[in-house]
Amino acid sequence: MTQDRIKIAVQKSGRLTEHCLELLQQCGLKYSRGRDQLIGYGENMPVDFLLVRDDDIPGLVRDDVCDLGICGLNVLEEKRLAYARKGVEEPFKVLQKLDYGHCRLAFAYPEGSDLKSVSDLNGQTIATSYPRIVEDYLQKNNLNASVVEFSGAVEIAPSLGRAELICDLVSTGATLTANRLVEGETILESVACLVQTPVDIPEEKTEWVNRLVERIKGVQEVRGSKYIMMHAPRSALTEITDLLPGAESPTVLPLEEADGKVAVHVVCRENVFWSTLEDLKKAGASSILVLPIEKMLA
Ligand code: PRT
Ligand code: ZN
Repeated sequence: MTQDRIKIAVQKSGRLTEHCLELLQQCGLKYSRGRDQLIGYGENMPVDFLLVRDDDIPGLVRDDVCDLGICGLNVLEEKRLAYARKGVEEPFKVLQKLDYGHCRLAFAYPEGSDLKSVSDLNGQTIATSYPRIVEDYLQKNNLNASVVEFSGAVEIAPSLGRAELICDLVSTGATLTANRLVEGETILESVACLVQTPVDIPEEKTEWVNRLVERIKGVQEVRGSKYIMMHAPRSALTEITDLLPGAESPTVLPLEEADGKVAVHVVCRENVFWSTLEDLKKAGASSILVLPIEKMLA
């Protein structure tokens, strides 16, 4: 690794790893892994990635060891609050929310307990791996509860008698159910995020950092977008465009020997469901095709 190469920190082994490596590949990066597997060396771009624990990613970005990083908003927010307590504002710039790693940080109450909602929190003890986010929430909502930090297996804290309730990450909710806990209020909706160092990036690197960031944004947009082609009566164009989710101004092409009908091509920034196609048909559209988009550059 040399100073003029871009370094991006990603999770070494966990829920985000495969998604991150796939995203980098979709940005055109071909890489080889070092023998220790801790670094991925870009072969066709001046971009390398460091494989680390997700908890280390905010610090590596903040200290400018890495120019970019990908990690969950839950981890970023916890670290941001820790830096804020030390007087460090804006330790990293969140550039883009990504389309994976979705989960929520939520309270969970033991089944059958008197605790049902945050209004019952005063005087209680909450176990969590995110003590600063929880404390911040309590403070903002004028609630007076104690927080005990667990680095893992938070869900067993109530049965161990260490806390009355927990605040933990949830995705399907199966872990809560298995531990006889009932999900309550969400205090943070989380998703994987692309972050950048707050330090000015040297000029020789900016071009590639910007290119990589634009490609990541492009890959994200493409995943959520579709290219739609159809035939439609010119008179129904407004109605048809209104039916398409996140559509930009359509390309309208004349159709030979089709009275009053045109071909409409449009990029939709959201997924298109069967019900939308049925509505388009009712509005007079025919020969409707929905195609995936491979690459897109705004
Ligand atoms: O080793 P390292 O420190 O890098 O990894 P880690 O163990 O801290 O993190 P990891 O790999 O478990 O998660 C990485 C990131 O994925 C998290 O920081 C979140 O941003 C995101 N994420 C998405 C999740 C979940 N979904 C999730 N379900 N992180 C954890 N969970 C836990 C949840 O707390 C529960 O205990 O997974 C369990 C199963 O969830 P349910 O609700 O589906 O049962
Ligand atoms: Zn972690």
